[in-house]
Amino acid sequence: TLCWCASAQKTEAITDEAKVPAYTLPAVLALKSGQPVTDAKSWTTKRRPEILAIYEAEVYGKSPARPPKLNYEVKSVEKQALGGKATRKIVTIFFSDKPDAPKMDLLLYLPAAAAKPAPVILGLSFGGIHTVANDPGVPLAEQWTRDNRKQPSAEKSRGGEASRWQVEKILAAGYGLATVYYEQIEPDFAGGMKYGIRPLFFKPGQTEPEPGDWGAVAAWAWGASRAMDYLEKDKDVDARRVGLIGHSRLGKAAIWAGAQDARFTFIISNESGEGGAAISRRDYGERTTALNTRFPHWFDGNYKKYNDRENEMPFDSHMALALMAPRGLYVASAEGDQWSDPKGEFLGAANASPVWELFGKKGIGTMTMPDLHEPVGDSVRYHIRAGKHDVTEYDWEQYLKFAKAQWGR
Ligand code: GTR
Repeated sequence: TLCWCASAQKTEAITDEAKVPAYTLPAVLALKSGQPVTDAKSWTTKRRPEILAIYEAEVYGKSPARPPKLNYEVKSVEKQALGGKATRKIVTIFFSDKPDAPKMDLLLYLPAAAAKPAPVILGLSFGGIHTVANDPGVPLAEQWTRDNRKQPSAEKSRGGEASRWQVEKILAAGYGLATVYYEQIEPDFAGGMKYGIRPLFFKPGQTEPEPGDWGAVAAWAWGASRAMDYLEKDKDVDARRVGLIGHSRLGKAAIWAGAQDARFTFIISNESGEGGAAISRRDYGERTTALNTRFPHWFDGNYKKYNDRENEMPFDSHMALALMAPRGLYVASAEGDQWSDPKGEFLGAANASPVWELFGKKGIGTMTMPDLHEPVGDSVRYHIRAGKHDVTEYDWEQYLKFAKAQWGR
């Protein structure tokens, strides 16, 4: 079955396109007052802040400001990594001065053969920095078990997610790859919050988030911005050319990071689904109730108001995606991942596209869902490929072409 939480949901998940209800999306290009937005300036100064405020209040929650300074330590630099193809740096980023506070390790590969400073793709990783490549020089990350324990990773997990990162292809394109492990920002289970960064920002006496406070997805997004703070300091990195990628729940985080942090020149949201790129009003695949029930820690408490009430949302995913404009946006789906609602992801990107046009840029350029392996669009791009929920070599081939178009190299 598609939803293993159907009992928690009043309305069952739809997997039949014919059952998608009729719906009307909230207008992306009209102010709350109803006044139409017809130029880039009113988008930037009026509509964009309205949408950002809606998402802060109702979906991801409000994140703290950028810290005044970044504490970090370059742990190692290896100029002959990956058989001489890369310089590898490992940098620890501290979230607080307190000795037992969370900290994260950033792994950075820079192309040995390309000029520096190099453009860099930053990604949040599911498995830890040692899973990104088969590189014995990367220390094994400690992993959180789902029942609250931290344990060392097994040696056999080294390189375990290499197919999702395609490091050699990225380096060959002349780009660097930076990754951080998302569970070093906040472990991903209900109750994991207390081991992550959110408590660092609690008011005196506060122990639980209040409605409107940020959830775990926002915490991961904030961590990506702290990784960007470091990349800005590294002279080997071209900080004006840093793109952010996230898959699935981390694709949701990538959207919210890109919405808030304009230093990311593009965002790639790979199969981010519900609470990410997919239009919620379609009720197709995962629904809000399923998301909030299975992952109560991911979103702002206010998001739960919309369980089984997607139609009452004063927003939908096209509005979140539009916050990237006029920077680059790539949304991608997999045919075997109906839970993420591929068509809903496409429609999110397509309905966001008019905002790019205000800036004289081209968005998706069609309202018709493309066939498999037929990428569409320009500054906003989309593809659907065969296969399951994953990030594959095919996906990276498209992303690297997109990066080249975005960065002019
Ligand atoms: C699923 C969840 C999705 C998606 C996915 C993932 O269980 O329902 O929203 O985030 O996990 O992150 O792999």
